[in-house]
Amino acid sequence: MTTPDEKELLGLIEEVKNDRISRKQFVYRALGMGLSASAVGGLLAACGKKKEAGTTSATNTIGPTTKPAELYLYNWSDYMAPGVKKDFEKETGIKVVESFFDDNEALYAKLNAGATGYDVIVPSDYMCHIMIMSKLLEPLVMDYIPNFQYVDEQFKEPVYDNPAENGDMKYSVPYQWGTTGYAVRTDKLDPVPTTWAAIFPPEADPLKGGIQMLNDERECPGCALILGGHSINTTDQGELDEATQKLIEQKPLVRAYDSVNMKRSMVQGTPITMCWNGDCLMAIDALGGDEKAKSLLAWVMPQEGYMTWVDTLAIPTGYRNKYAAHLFMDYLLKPEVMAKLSSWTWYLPVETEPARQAGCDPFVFTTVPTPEDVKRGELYNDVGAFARSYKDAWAQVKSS
Ligand code: SPD
Repeated sequence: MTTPDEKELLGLIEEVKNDRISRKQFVYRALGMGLSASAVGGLLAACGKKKEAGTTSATNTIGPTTKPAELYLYNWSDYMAPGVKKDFEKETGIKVVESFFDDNEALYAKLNAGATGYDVIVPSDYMCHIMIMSKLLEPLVMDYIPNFQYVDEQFKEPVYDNPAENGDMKYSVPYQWGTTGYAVRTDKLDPVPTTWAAIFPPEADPLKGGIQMLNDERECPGCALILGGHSINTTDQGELDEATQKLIEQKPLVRAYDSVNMKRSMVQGTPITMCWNGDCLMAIDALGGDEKAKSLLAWVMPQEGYMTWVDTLAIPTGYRNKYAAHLFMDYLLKPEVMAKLSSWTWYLPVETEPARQAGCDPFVFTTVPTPEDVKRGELYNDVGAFARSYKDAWAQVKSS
């Protein structure tokens, strides 16, 4: 009997033999499974002769332009305004059927295991790159996404979509962006802490049970890495081990690891909730959105540094209707739709001025990092085969 890992590897070998993935993508994925470089080299040699660089079977054609009755969206929770889905249906006749994932790795695992039927997915930056490299995404036909013109320049040619690697193919458009930090209940903690050190022992010892952390294998090691003075994208095992140790020491203080119920945690009064910027504003909104609610929760982008991320819209290779997926992406990039979206999700629009002019709630922009803040922000990157180490580190924290 074959183990799931062996099965995955055999599948990969078949894919490279049949030119469904490139040799480079094979190497990338096999290393990610923990195989040594020499083992990967041996397998590659057995797969047959090297193809010319840059040849892939991907084509960027739109396919049939008939509108389906439904479009399937696989998204993070609380990340799509219900009104936006309804308006899209009114405009196109296509009903958006949404289902949810909790983290990038769960999204990857599902699609990599062969799940099909989703038209649009929402991977974050680094995961978008992993999915491109794993050949899980369709190239986009940008002629069908004219509203891309409104996207801020800084998001137009992102490193995770890697134009150098993909020629002129684009696999994603940006959706919303933000930062990772923590929210403080000011009625529970005075003064408001401003560092990651404040939520780790020994400083945080009096907060036992009063900290909620995200449940995420990049975000949690990310903050512990920053605390140790390291990059959130480190590929140094010693640095990651040090961060893992810090998270294990913090664990007795943590009431829950949760990437879905952050708003509830804040509303219910947890002193510290590690979360994304939009969650903090969403909780303020749930508390009434008035001055009192605004003073009850403080959003902290810690002094040592914080994480920046961009979530994207992409089409997985197992889509049902590529044309409808493009229509939906283009619709979401209309400035008035982006404004409506951000005014509901409370995350930052990828079209700053167009969304502002289209009436985006000004409170959304209160979490935009200042030029001074930007100096300590770091964007998540794909760490290649080292992703396996993050997975192991996080499993170690969760099981300790
Ligand atoms: N509730 C919507 C959450 C979306 C957050 N995406 C952030 C990913 C950062 N790695």
